[in-house]
Amino acid sequence: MDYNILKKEIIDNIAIITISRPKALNALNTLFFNEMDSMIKELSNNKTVKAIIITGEGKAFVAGADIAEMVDKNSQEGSEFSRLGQNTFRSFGELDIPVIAAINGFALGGGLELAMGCDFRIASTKAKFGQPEVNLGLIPGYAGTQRLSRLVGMGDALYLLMTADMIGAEDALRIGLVQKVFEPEELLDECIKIAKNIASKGPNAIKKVKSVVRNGLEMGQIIGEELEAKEFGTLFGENSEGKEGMTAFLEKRKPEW
Ligand code: DAK
Repeated sequence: MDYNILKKEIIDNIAIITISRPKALNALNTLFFNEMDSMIKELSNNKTVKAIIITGEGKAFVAGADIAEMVDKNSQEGSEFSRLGQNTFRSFGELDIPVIAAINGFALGGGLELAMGCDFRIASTKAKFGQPEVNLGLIPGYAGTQRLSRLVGMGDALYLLMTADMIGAEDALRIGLVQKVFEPEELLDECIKIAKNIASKGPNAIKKVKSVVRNGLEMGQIIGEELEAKEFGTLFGENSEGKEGMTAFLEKRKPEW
């Protein structure tokens, strides 16, 4: 597929997807979602890719869903547009490899929802975060109400959703919305370092960590622990990654995955 909005670069088995529609602050339209779905499919079929970083070009990460495209939608079309985004962002969580948001600037509305669909978020000191939908008489439509409250807790989520306040990177770090903050010129290199560090671990263990945490959050504690025990066991099979990792430790050598 030809991509108009997305750019892809692969550095040392780490794929960097840049959302590139800077004149509209990378606002998310239908073409974006179609391209992102294809890109995710393409990358998930490429077994040499060990992690994905998503970032934005220019002064925004993503300033939200494309208001110009949304304004004429009716209720049914609004729900369809909502489901399109929900499915795309959910697909990040279903991949076996980590998906990291490198938030370079504005992450507003649908842009913050995109970032929250990623496994974790690394921000530049210039990043700004908010859910300004209520300014437009809307609520988040790409799972933002659900993900924000799970990530930062109900109080901070309702504060951000009701006030539409924009917060900076330090506040985002404080409430756990992002995990690390770097100077803008260091952001991408630091994200690549983090991705390469994860890529050096047991790939099957990384895949299981991701699925057990993500699926476990949707279950009660006891059922989640049962899932953990089951997946833990799968890492102990003969010739398994776990056996190799533990043997390598005891033999004082690097594991070969
Ligand atoms: N959509 C379309 N165009 C946008 C945009 C957006 N979200 N954000 C910015 N732009 C465009 C501006 O219109 C402007 O275009 P021109 O006038 O140059 O043609 C260009 O990008 C540059 O923006 P500004 O001139 O405004 O730049 P500033 O630096 O002055 O301000 C800003 C930056 C980020 C503070 C400002 O642009 C802004 O407030 N933008 C809107 C932010 C916003 O409200 N975002 C949330 C969008 S609502 C749902 C599905 C999804 C959602 C809701 C429901 N369902 C289907 C139910 C999600 C909703 C949203 O994400």
